[in-house]
Amino acid sequence: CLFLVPSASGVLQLPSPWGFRCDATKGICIKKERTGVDTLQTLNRCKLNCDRKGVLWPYPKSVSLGSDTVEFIPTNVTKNIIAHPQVESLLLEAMQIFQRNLHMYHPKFVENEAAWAGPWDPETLAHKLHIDITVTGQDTRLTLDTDESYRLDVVTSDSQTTAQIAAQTFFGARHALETLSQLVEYEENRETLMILRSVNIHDEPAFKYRGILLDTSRNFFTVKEIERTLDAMAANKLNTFHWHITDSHSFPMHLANLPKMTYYGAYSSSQIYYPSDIRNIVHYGRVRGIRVLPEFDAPAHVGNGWQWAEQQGLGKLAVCVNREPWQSYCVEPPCGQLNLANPKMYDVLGQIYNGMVDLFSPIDLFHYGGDEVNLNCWNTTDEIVNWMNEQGNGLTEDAYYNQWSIFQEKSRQLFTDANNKQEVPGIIWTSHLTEAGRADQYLSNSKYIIQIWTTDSDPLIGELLDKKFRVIFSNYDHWYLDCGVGAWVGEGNNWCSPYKGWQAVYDNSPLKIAANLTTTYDPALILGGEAALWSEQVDGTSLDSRLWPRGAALAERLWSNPSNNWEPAETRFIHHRQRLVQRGIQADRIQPQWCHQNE
Ligand code: CP6
Repeated sequence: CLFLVPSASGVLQLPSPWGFRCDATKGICIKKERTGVDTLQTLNRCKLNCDRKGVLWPYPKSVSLGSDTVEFIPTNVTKNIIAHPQVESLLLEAMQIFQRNLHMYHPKFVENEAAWAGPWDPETLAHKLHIDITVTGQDTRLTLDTDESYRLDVVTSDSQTTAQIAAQTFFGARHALETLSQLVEYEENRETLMILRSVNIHDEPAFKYRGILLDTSRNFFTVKEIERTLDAMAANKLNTFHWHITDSHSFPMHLANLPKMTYYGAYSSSQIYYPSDIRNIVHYGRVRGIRVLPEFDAPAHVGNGWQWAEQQGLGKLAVCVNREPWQSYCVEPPCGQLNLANPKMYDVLGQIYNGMVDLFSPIDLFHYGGDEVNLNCWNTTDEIVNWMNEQGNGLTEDAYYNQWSIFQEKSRQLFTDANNKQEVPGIIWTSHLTEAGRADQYLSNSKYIIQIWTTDSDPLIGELLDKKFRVIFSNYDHWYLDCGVGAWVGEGNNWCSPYKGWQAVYDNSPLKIAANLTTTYDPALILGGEAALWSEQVDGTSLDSRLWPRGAALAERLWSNPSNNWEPAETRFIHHRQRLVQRGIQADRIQPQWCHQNE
């Protein structure tokens, strides 16, 4: 803890003026307790705690931690894996990620420098970290039935610390490696790492579905930015990257069988996800325990990209595209909805699904979008009005809902055909089709999972649970992470506001929301939750700070589902935020540096 001051005669070493001292025996820095500041102020509150040993996030189900530590260096790590070959190859990649994360604890870690060796010399510190992994299951898919539990036991002898990991699946084992990395801290005086000598953990998630949505249509995000998001998700045991890849604004997803979609729909030739990019992202997620869940939002939220068809003589596949005044035809400009009257639209939709299955395989879950359909768009389009009349449907709301639900069922069949006839659960957003008693009239609860984005007091929640739909919570009053930057939907419409602090994110509990209901329901219907980053007002420059550390608050809610609110979690949260920064994530700051002068 020396304070280095440059001067004419060289660097002066002064005792630290900041009032913290080193505990040489423990090798950690002890902060002198301040008095009088640790009150329940909402701003500038400090949580002082220098002891960072075993700061676990999200908190495991059952934990027993010894207090003693032992030093080691990340170049002294060995492993032994017992698993089915396909699982083993994933585990080998997960081990490399683990080892790289250990290297990143050093403050001078250089990203991108091949084989950065650090100051570590195996001659001077012989203590080994040996990792034993046993995975019994063979399945490498992440489905809604995947067992993500693990056991992690750490024991230490004179020469070696052994971490024993046992899991049913690759996914459980890789979560264990994540937890193991959280038992390690950097030792700044000797530039080594410390690990707890003795640990027993048994862990499993409270919810199966723990997601983050990223919208890459309103603004484009680079592959690097997406990968960084996956890194941070992995550090928090979040398991679903919901990729809202297209919308009415732009179509950045390159499909080999429909190259004109990006030619007409991408913002620029460099703002396109090419097939190799997408496949790399899918694999990048998988080895980090994350399913990449593609959404193709339809029949609304389409538009740019579809114009090629008219020039090709296929007629209009989408209507109301960029139509004005937009307020009459959609909730957000630019408008656009698929043309139900044109059968060619289904041919192209099928081709899109074919292309997507090829890029995202294996697909175990698919998101159909289905939100915010504007009936007035269809009902003011001659081609559609004529078609409705020809069919004798009439032009009532119910007639349109009926056609919309037929569209949805055709979409599901087209997708299933594309997916080698393999039926997978479909997710759709809450919409007019799922509310007011319509959900079970139009949709099957065995085929669809409903993602609820309205407020946590919406009676719709009880209605859906009552009808035995599986649900995922993304209520905008707590889990919309883009909220708070200002209005974007029309003048004065600022209903997605104010900014939601991490405490609000943490305290939003799916089970509590459901507990407010008067009806009884089956808790297994609640699959989990997801925070959404709609990107009207976000791009790569603010991506990390919008998502983190608030995404970590979401992660603990969904993994541990603690009975407490955010308050007892605060110190751990602050430390965990530091860890995310160490891992290269530009996570937002929680408190003044004054609280943490020993960083
Ligand atoms: N885009 C799409 C959006 C939104 C939705 N779907 C949205 C709606 C309300 C708020 C934020 C975002 N921008 N395709 C709703 C699921 Cl407050």
